[in-house]
Amino acid sequence: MDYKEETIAAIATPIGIGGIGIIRISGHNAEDIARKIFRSKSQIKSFDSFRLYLGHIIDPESNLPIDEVLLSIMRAPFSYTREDVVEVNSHSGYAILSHMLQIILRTGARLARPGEFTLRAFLNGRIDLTQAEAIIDLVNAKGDMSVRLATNQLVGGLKTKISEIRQVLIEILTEIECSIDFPDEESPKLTKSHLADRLNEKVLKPIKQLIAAYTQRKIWHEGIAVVIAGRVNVGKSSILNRFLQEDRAIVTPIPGTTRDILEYMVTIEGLPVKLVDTAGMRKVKGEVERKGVDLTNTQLGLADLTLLVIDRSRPLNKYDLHLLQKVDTTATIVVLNKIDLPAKLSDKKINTVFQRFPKVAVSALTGKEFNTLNEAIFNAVVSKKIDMFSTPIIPNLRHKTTLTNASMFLEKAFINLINGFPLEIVAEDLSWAKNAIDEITGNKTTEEILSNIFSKFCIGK
Ligand SMILES: Nc1nc2c(ncn2[C@@H]2O[C@H](COP(=O)(O)OP(=O)(O)OP(=O)(O)O)[C@@H](O)[C@H]2O)c(=O)[nH]1
Ligand SMILES: [Mg+2]
Repeated sequence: MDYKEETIAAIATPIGIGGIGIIRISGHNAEDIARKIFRSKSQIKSFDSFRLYLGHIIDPESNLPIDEVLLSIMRAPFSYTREDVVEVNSHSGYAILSHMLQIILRTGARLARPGEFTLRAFLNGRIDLTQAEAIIDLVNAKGDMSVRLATNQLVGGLKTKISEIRQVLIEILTEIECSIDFPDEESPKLTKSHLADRLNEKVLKPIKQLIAAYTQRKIWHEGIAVVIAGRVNVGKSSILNRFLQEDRAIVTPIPGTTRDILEYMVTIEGLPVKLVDTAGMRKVKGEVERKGVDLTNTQLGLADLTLLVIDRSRPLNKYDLHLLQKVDTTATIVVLNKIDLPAKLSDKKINTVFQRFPKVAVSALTGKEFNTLNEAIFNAVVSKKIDMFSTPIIPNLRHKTTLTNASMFLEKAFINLINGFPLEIVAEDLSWAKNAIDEITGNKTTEEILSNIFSKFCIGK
């Protein structure tokens, strides 16, 4: 059945006890359903679009009121789906919402599948696929920057960029097809090198920039794992607590306090960070501690960044040096802790032993220099090339795969063009590239692409 003939409904808010619960209905039957299940004090002849009505949802079979609600209608095309949409704001509880939904389903709607409201917004041309994907990113955003990136994509950042690239590609393709059809019209040599330059500058390069930007995606959307490692008693758990601004990890003067791995999410300069506290390194005493040290080693392998903590108020020992061998030299910051105490490590010694590493001296006890540590963590993982004042456009894995595919055809076309190969071959590769680009926005799409994207949504979205 054509989706346009079906009216869909779902609970749009999380199931459970809450201030407000919302049920959403979309489709040509939505208003009719509202009429049948809604009663207000004054007789409503016709609902105004974008107005809230106070009244009761009633069960049309028993005529009994179910809940006092606010009901609104957003008439097509000015709604989330571009169809008639009715929203019912009710009290939120386990039974109340599902009872009302059952009544709505009996009155002429069917239950929406996950993401089906957004799918309709796409099918009805209100958003493209990159904007639909941005909605998922926005809902899942873990930090300020991932919200910014998702919003930028939602308002059409990637869509615009792609359509600019696509436009130039179509112009080039048209010119080439013209030269194929009318070979005598222009000086072919001049045109070809000019076209190749344009293809490179305006199509291939921007696509490569987008592909390169993908590496930043994990950092912003999923965050990074920062592992706090060091020998026993250097203050690892105290550093964790300082980041969390509360005492979550046990801190004692007894070496070997932490045995397990502790993980907490924090945001550092807008970056979602999973902080991992580990068992301290020393001569292993017993089974429990050996397991703890094994876990630490595993965590070091999984770290995006390691904070190697050194107690500056004590001399170095072999366990500090042992850990130094284990950490990834390209992704480690040496944290010199306990600067509130007299130093037992000279700057000279520190600079010699930890020559290759960025170093930050802090006090977990007083919080001194934690700002500097935050900045150092940020700088260690975020490419300096990113301008933090303008929001970058970062593709997701689907976009990146498709862009890579397009760029292979474009490279071939570029080389064939400068080498003077037949224009028919060039045109064919450019067409393939255009098809790939069309998959990103959904100009061309398949059931599989759509189901991959929309199955990531929850019901009601
Ligand atoms: N003066 C001072 N003491 C600190 C500082 N940081 C931690 N300490 C103390 O050092 C001792 C060990 O701190 P923890 O945070 O438990 O150290 P840890 O590295 O987690 O130790 P283990 O879990 O045993 O490996 C505690 O007595 C802390 O209060 C600091 O910056 N200054
Ligand atoms: Mg500890």
